[in-house]
Amino acid sequence: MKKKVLSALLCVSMAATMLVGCGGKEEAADPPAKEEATEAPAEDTAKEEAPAEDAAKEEAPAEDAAAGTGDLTTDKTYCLIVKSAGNPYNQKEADGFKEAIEAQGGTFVLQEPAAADAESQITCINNAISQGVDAIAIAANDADALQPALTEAKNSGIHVLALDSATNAASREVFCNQAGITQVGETLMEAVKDISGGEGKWAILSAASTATNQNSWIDSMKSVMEGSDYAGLELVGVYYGDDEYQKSVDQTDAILAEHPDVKVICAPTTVGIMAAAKVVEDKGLAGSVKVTGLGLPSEMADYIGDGDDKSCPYMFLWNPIDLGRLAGYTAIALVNGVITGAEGDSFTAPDGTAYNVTAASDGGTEIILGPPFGFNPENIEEWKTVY
Ligand code: RAM
Repeated sequence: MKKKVLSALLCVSMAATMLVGCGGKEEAADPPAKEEATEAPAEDTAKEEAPAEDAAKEEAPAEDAAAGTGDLTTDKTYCLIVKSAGNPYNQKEADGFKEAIEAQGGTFVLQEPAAADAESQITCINNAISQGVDAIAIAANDADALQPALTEAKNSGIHVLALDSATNAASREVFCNQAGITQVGETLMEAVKDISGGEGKWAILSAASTATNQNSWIDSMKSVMEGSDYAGLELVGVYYGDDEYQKSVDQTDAILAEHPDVKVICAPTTVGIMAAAKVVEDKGLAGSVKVTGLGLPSEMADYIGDGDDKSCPYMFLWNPIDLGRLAGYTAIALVNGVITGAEGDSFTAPDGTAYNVTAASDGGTEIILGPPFGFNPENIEEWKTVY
């Protein structure tokens, strides 16, 4: 019942939504994701429990309650700039952001760059400045290259925050981070060790070479790999598919051609992991080459399994709809002056969850959504319809 009412409301609000692509094309967003998406899998049976570092979702201390509350209703305009058009992960993120903004009375604007690069995002930022939006939330394709355009936005009175993939600290008020960087690095490295048996060659298939989030996870994996437990593993290379499906297929082909004895391909990108999983299965190599990383359950369900015919034993992700929602509420909190983005700030989302602003490793601040979830043969059926 509740779901039906929500769907009806969202359909009405979608019709009134202003959606503008960076290339000037107008596009409609997909229907919002299911409500169930806010729940963690019933059993997080990923091989390793991610370390508990979930500072953001803890209850705000009682004495901070006043600082953590504030009016999150709004009549302002909020622009989301995703990494690129055509990536279902970005669409889910946009669904959550839109839902949060519209539920609070605001106007949602989506800017989708044609390619996952800084240049396309700078065009989007300039468009948002011309439109006179009140806040820009951006998943950065490059940490530093966006700084001049985002500084101009800030100087025009626009609040700027990052989500999913951070800008540098100077270019944002706060970063909505899906999970702790170290946590993701440790989780993925542990998976590579477990799946390979701790020995042999492995490769990384990443997104854009400048993507802040993938680069920080890769750096974290590399530092975990310095530990003696990982001495038997050889990283043969980092390949970049630019979050484009065909490029990611081509890069997987390159990995397999250059390193026929590779045992694991780890793709910390939803586009990359799906491409790698398909190529490995299509080539009949799933008995000897395994794929893991960060994937959307809806895209990866067919490839997850324990048999020699399945390329992905297990993988991880967070809820991209929840990440979009968190960024939407954070944007409103900044515009309404409930937070400034400084360490120690907090706000309470309409569902009662208190979010804390903490120090980020790049010298800026962040709000961490939570630990990554593990998806495996036992829970993938449950989650493939959610996101
Ligand atoms: C891709 C994008 C996104 C990343 C996920 C895991 O969809 O690169 O930024 O967070 O993968």
